[in-house]
Amino acid sequence: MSSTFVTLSSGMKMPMVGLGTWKTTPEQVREAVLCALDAGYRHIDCAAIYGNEKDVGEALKERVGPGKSIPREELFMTSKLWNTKHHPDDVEPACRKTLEDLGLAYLDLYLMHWPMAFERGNLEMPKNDDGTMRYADIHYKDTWRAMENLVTKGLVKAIGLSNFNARQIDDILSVAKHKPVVNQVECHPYLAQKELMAHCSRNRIQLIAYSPLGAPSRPWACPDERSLLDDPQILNVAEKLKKTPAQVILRWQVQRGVACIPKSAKPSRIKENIQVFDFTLSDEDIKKMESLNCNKRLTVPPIEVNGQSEWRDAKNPFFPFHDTY
Ligand code: NDP
Ligand code: 1BO
Repeated sequence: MSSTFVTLSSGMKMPMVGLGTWKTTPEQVREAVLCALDAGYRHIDCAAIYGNEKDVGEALKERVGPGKSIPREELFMTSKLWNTKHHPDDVEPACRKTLEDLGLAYLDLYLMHWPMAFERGNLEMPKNDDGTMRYADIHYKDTWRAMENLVTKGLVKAIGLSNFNARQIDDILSVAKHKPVVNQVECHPYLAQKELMAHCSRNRIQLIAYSPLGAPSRPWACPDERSLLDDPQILNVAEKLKKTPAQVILRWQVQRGVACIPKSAKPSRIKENIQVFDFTLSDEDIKKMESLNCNKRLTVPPIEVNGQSEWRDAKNPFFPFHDTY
């Protein structure tokens, strides 16, 4: 049986399943977080760019801290530094803003959201007239050094990466005094990330799977695309085990040692998604799941939403998915 926690290279314990909060509206997220905490979640994945950290903070106030049902030390809170805040002078203010919004004295984990810096300022998606992004010439190694100061100052317990490829991880490792403890990347049965996972594991970096359910409601999904949750092989395993497709997918991840942060705003699904520690996939089930890998990246630029080009445009030299893994 897989453990519900993983011990990170810093010695901290991180719950293997956390609640994702991207695209959960500020109106929904308080209820979602309360439901998750009551269902046993102790790991919440946040980010400044999700625009809902104040509302996450409202829920935390109700359940966490002195006199409340959950001691702060039991909770594992992650947030992420947005791309417009990569300049070393902007890193600490950005982290302090997140702490204030969440109502916390420290974060357990702070991630560099992407290896690409956008133009500094308060516009989250600074764009040129032609719709392309306005980037900034700030290397992620310099941003990392500034993030290390947050550990030294006690604002965050550990720092990590998100959307970094193997070469970029090595760049960070070549300068790091505080090693990245995780890399959070897209990962699901259609994008199993075996090579990146092995690279991370060699460097004691824990992989966290984002979009673990294949982000079925992402705005840029093709209308006729079959959702991962409807894949016949997964349905077949789910029927056999009397579990849901989401549970089979999440179980597969935790059983292979990958942490996941499924998002839901629906109480029944929030509860369902953490019920993955009371059953095991057989070797045969795992083979079936592994046969689904086709390196299909769902979050890949350029993405068109309603005819508009999204910010993820591949021209930036730091764009992580030029490399194989
Ligand atoms: P997920 O793969 O978690 O899918 C979320 C979608 O699946 C929602 O539409 C949700 O709908 C639905 N869903 C959830 N549970 C079930 C279930 N049991 N059965 C059927 N449908 C279900 O996608 P995300 O892209 O949201 O990824 C998860 C989290 O990862 C994010 O919320 C965010 O925290 C993080 N993330 C990080 C990124 C990064 O760059 N570091 C990028 C993308 C995500 P409903 O809410 O209606 O239940
Ligand atoms: C726009 C940010 C991607 C989700 O983490």
